[in-house]
Amino acid sequence: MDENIRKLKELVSQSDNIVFFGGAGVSTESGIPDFRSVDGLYNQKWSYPPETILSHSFFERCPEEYYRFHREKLVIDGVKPNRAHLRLAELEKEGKLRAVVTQNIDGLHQAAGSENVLELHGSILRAYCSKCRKPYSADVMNHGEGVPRCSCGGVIRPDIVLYEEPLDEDIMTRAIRCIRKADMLIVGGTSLNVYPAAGLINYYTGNKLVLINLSRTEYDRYADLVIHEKIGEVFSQI
Ligand code: CNA
Repeated sequence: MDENIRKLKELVSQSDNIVFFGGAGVSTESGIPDFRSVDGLYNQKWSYPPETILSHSFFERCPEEYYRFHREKLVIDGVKPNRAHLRLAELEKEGKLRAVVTQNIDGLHQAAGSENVLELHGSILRAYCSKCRKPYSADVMNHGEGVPRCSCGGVIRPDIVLYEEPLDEDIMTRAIRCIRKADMLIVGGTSLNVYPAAGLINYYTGNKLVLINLSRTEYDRYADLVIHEKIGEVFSQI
């Protein structure tokens, strides 16, 4: 067995308050592109850069273009949790993992059976009216045509945090609390480029910080164990 995997297994066996903090790379093995990999959304052609389309001001100004991008690039039908999502859900059931803190908006941790999931950036599986806040089924938004509208005339929007919008304070506070108390923090599938989410790692003060990411990150030098491999493959071995 690979030395890194052996070490990871050992750290997991010594822990019973693990928190997992992840990003888009957790779902690439399920067939959902991330942002910053070579085949990620930032390297695909579109009329505007994704960070522009996924911003609050753009959504208000050009909802048609937003929805074209949303349905073509963010909604991928038939995706299933991969071995990383599934093993994390098992670790929760075994009483070892306390929470999954995710930047993802795809709902795959819950689909895998994880219960304590803190979605920092919301979910494309929920929708609401931007004017009266009435909740709507995600289907209207993810599969309809044109700009979905509420009976009050407002534009229906995804329950995700767009660029220029603040994170939900309650979720952020809960994430900080979990990470502070964790005896082991596993960070995976995130470039740690998007703030304030990436800064959460600084709240961990223990000595079992594990980073699992295909590419290097700014935080590699602070980690007790760094694994540059596919996260689904790693989790299938522990
Ligand atoms: P990112 O900046 O695209 O970084 C992803 C990281 O994952 C990169 O460093 C990759 O090297 C790494 N990676 C890719 N595949 C794997 C793999 N199989 N195993 C291990 N590492 C891998 O994405 P972040 O999450 O860091 O950025 C935060 C954004 C991306 C959040 O706002 C998300 O909402 C947003 N996003 C989410 C999804 C999703 O919900 N699935 C998809 C695309 C973007």
